Amino acid sequence: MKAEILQLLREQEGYVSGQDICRRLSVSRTAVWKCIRQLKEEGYRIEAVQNRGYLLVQSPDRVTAEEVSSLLKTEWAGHPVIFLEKTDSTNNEAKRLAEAGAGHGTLVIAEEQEAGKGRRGRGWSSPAGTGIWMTLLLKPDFSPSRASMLTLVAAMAVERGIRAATGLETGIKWPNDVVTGGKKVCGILTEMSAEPDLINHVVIGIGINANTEEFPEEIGSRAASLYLETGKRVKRGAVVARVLEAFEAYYRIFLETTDLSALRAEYETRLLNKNETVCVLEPGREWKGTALGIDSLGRLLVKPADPSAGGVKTVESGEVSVRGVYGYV
Ligand code: BT5
Repeated sequence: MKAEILQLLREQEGYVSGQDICRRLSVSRTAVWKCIRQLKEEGYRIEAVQNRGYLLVQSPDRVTAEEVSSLLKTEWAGHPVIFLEKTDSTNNEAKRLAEAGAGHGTLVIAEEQEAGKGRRGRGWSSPAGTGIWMTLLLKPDFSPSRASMLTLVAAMAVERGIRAATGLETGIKWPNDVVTGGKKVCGILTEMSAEPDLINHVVIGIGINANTEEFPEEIGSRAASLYLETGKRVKRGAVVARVLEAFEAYYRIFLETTDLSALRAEYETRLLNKNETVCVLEPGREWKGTALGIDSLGRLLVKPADPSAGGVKTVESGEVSVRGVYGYV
């Protein structure tokens, strides 16, 4: 009910009467009053004026279920939101919930991850209070071979969501990084549980450095945050809401063909590697070429620098890393 009260307070310009809240939510005045008191304890500044009602003056920078739910305008993404102060990894938690029957669209979000994961066994720095560490659970009925493209769909959603919430323009480093000022502001980790031709569930983990002021030394030179880039603190709940709304919109387009044919042109407008020289790091082999774009399956198209290597190659995200020749992008 806290989320619904917050939503009512947000929708209204000016005061909302206690009576109005009672009527619209079909609850007692005491129940409303209790919720308002709890919200105040959680850091919401709510003014109460006799005969006028309640006014939301300020919200804390929290990513609790009520904060995110009250800001969210989606049909299924983020319904429900499961908030945890601390977990090992929101991807792991989402997988556990999926096994226990959680449905398509469930969002797991944590204030802190104690074992945040990157790809291929790498770690993801996820301290409390500053970042967005979240995982969206999907239970799609398309073929498992299509799932890796969801990472690219999610990168597009993060780019659009950040732009909508903060105005900041970011780019995408294929396949899973969102980048600003040459540094990584977001990483995405998609994991799947599947049978040979059936997906049990897919979890899409998204880590966004939001109000981070300082990074651990090992990643400092390559990591960015929305705060460091814009000089302004962001309300993380609003970024989460805009990213999920964008994901829902892009996912709908993706489902029409279950590939990226309708999203490819837009993805490429954000693709920082496009027309740049990249170094493809395959297991046991490294080669250079020019990235031309992506194909409709989300593979990177690279023209090898070595003319004897033949024509344009398609590079799959699962097997290789791509680096810029002069730096990370
Ligand atoms: C990724 O891996 O970029 C995927 C990151 C996914 C994180 C989210 S948070 C919510 C969900 N739950 C999880 O447990 N994970 C997901 P990769 O491309 O392998 O990049 C990992 C590398 O990025 C590390 O080896 C570091 O060099 C660097 N790194 C670690 N923490 C970072 C951070 N907070 N910001 C920027 N770079 C970071």
